[in-house]
Amino acid sequence: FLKSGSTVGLTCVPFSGGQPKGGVDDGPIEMIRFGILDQIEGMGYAIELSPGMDKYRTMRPASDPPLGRLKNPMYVSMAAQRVAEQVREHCAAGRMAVTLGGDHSIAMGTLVGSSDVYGDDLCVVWVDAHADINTPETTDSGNLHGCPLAYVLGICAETPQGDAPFGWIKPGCVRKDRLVYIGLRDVDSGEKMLLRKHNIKAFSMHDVDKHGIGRVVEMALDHVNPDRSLPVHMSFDVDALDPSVAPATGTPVRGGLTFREGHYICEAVAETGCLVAVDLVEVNPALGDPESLRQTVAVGCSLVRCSLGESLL
Ligand code: B3U
Ligand code: MN
Ligand code: MN
Repeated sequence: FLKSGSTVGLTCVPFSGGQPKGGVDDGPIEMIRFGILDQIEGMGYAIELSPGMDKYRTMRPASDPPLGRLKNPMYVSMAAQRVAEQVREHCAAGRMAVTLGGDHSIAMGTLVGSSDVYGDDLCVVWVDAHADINTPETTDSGNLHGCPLAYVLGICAETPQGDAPFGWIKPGCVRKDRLVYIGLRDVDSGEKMLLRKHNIKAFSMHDVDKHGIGRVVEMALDHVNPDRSLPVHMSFDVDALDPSVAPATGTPVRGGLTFREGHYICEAVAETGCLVAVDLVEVNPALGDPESLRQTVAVGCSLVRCSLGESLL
């Protein structure tokens, strides 16, 4: 695969249907206001922007009854399917696919898009306070931002088919042994069972405390990509960071990554030259005071820049 391309394929996804709080749909526009486009171009990249970002707001179906516990199933499915097409196109053209959310349900789309192009080789580094691996059977909240991995790994009790919500997702398009987590600290009991049952590698905040972030990133990459030869998709939920660093997010959890630990992950993954796709999600500018907003948007932008290879020296 193409290592470190010179064009960024940017997809902005103003979408909040995967969880109940409004405002996360303004994440991308706030990052653009903060200058993310100029910042990326300033690093020497050309930007190819996915068209029609307003569609994500207007495509909400008139009627979208719950599917079991799942809320907004059709809206989430349709939005993620569109994300998949846009990310697929960027990856197929050899661009670094950068996706700005939006809530984390959109990662169903980003992962289908990148795995369509990179296939079985694709490695996924999921940086999050949460495991986002609930199935329709295990979810308590019914919020689909807690479920994206279950669909792409293909571990739901029933595989959605055809025109049903999520019927377009190829179950198992992401391999269980090529997924690794960093930053977990709020995992539901049903999710813990799934992680054990499917033997999925996870580094929690306990592991970060015990080994230090340098060692954790090395162990995480050794698990999915021992030769550093395979393409990597990093999905970064800003709530992986401690709420003191990224307060404006829907489900903050105490005891998270420091500012430097978060940036270190992005720098170290970028340094491998294997990164082909990055998601930055769950920035919610509507939560908290103006200073919380500014701080969270700023840290989101700087995580993206570090993932694109910005270095301190
Ligand atoms: N695991 C819970 C909580 C949650 C997941 N992702 C976020 N919160 N951001 C759930 O709703 O599935
Ligand atoms: Mn998440
Ligand atoms: Mn999270």
